[in-house]
Amino acid sequence: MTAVRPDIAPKQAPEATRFPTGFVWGAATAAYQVEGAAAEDGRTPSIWDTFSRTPGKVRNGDTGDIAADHYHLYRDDVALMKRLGLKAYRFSISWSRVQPTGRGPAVERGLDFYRKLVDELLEAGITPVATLYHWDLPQELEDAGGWPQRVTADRFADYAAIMAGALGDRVGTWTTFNEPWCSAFLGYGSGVHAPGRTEPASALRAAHHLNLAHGRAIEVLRGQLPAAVQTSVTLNLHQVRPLTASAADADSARRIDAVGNRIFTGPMLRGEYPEDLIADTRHLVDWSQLVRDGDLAAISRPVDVLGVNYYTPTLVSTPAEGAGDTRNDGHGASDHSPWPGSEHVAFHLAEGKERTAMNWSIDPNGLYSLLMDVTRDHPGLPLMVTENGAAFDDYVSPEGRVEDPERIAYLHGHLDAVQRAVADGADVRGYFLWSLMDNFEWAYGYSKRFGAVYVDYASQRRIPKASAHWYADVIRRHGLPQTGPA
Ligand code: IFM
Repeated sequence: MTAVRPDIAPKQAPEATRFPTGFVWGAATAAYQVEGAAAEDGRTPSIWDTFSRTPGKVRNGDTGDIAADHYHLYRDDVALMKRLGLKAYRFSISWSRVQPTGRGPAVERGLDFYRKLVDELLEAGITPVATLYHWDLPQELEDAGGWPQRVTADRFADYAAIMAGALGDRVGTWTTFNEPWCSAFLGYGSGVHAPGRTEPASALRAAHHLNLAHGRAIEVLRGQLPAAVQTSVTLNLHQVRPLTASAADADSARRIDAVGNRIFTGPMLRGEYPEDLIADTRHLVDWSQLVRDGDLAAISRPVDVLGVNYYTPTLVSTPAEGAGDTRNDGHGASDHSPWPGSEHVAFHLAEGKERTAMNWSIDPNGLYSLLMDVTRDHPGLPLMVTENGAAFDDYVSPEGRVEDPERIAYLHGHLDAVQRAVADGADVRGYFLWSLMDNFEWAYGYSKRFGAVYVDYASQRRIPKASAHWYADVIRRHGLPQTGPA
C-alpha cells in the first residue's frame, strides 16, 4: 500500500486559489491502453490488436496484450485512486470485450468486468465517467469496411444500447467518443493509428460516420437513461495558431481549424458542416451524397457537457515559410497526411518553449485560449477538461521514488490556465489528468510515460510519482498551492 506523502500535504487551503464548488477532480485511462487481458473472457481482437501485431506499426513491437493489467488489478487501482483522493475516474469500454464481433448479443463476462469496476468505484466514493469508444473498433467491423461505412454507425448505436442497459443504473456521465479526429484521420488518413489505412476520402467519410454514430448513441442514451444522466463527447480540439500574420498563414490556420475542429463541432453543436470545409474537400468526397436527410438533426442532438482534451498548440504556415513539416504535425510521421484537402499546410514547433518527451511544446496559455474560444463560439456550453498531461522520461530512484518536477510544473501551469479561464467566464466543470498511470501510448508503445502513477511493467507494481502526491494535495485543497513548483 502506498501512502500519500505528508511532506507536501498542506495544513490549510488558501482561499485565493480555490476552484468552483463542485469542480470535479479526476484522472483518465482508456481500455486498450491499460486493461490487458486481450484474449480473456470472450474478448476478440479490436483494430488495435491487429495493428499492434503488424510489424513496424508500434515501437518495439509492443502490444496491449497485458498493458497495465488493469483488468486483473482494478481493485488495487481503485484503492490507489481513493488514497490519492480522486473524485472521478474516466475509463473507456472495450467494445470487443462486451460485444465481440461488434454485432449481436453481449457477452456477460465482458459486461461483468465493467459492472465490477463501477461498483468498486462507487464503493470508494469515486464517480465513474464512461467513454464508449476510445479507438478500439472490433476487428470484424473493420473487416466489413470500418468507419468509412455508414452501417458502422448503426452498429455503434446497438452497442450504446447494450452498455446503457448494463451500466445505466450506476454511471451518471457517458461520453460517446474520445477524440474522433484521431480515429478518422490518424486511422484512415496518415495511417499512424489503427487500422492504418491511408485513404483521404475514407478519412472524411469516417469522420461523418463517427459524427452520425455519436448522434445515434446520444439518442439511445437519452431514451434509456434517467434525465439526470449527463451525456457528452470528448474532442481533441486543436488550438491552431498561424506562424505569421500573413494572409496565407491565416488561411492555413483556417483550414486546419476546419478539418481538425469544426468538422466535429459544426455538425454536433451547430447542426451543419462548415462551408469552407466542404469547399476544401469537395474534390475528395461528395458531401451531398455522404450526408443524408436527417443526419445533421441526429448528429446535433444536444449534449450536456463537451469534453476538451488539450496537450499542446498547433502552429501552422504555408510551406513557403520554410522550416515547417508537412509530414509530421506532432501526431507521428507518415508519408500520408492526416489533413485531407489541406496536405500542403506545414506544422511547426514553437521556438523557445520547453517540450515534453513527445516533443510537444509546453504552452498552458493554449489551454486558456482554447477554453475561451469554445466559450465564445458556443456560449452556455458546460466544459470538462477530459485529458491534460505530459510524458516525461521517468525512472525509479534507488530510494524507490519517482521524482517528476517537470510534470508537476506542467500540471500546475495548465490548472492555473483552467482557473484563469473559469475566472474569465468559461464554464469548466472539472479536470481529468491524463493519465492515472503509465500505459500503452499507441504507436509509441510503452516508451512514453504519461502516468501520475509509475507502472513497472515487469512486476506490475504501481509507484505514485511525486506528481501524483502533488495532485492529491491539489484535490485536498480544491485549489493550487500559492507558489508554483521551483
Ligand atoms: O494517450 C493518448 C490518449 O489515448 C488520447 N489522448 C492523447 C493521449 C496522449 O497522446
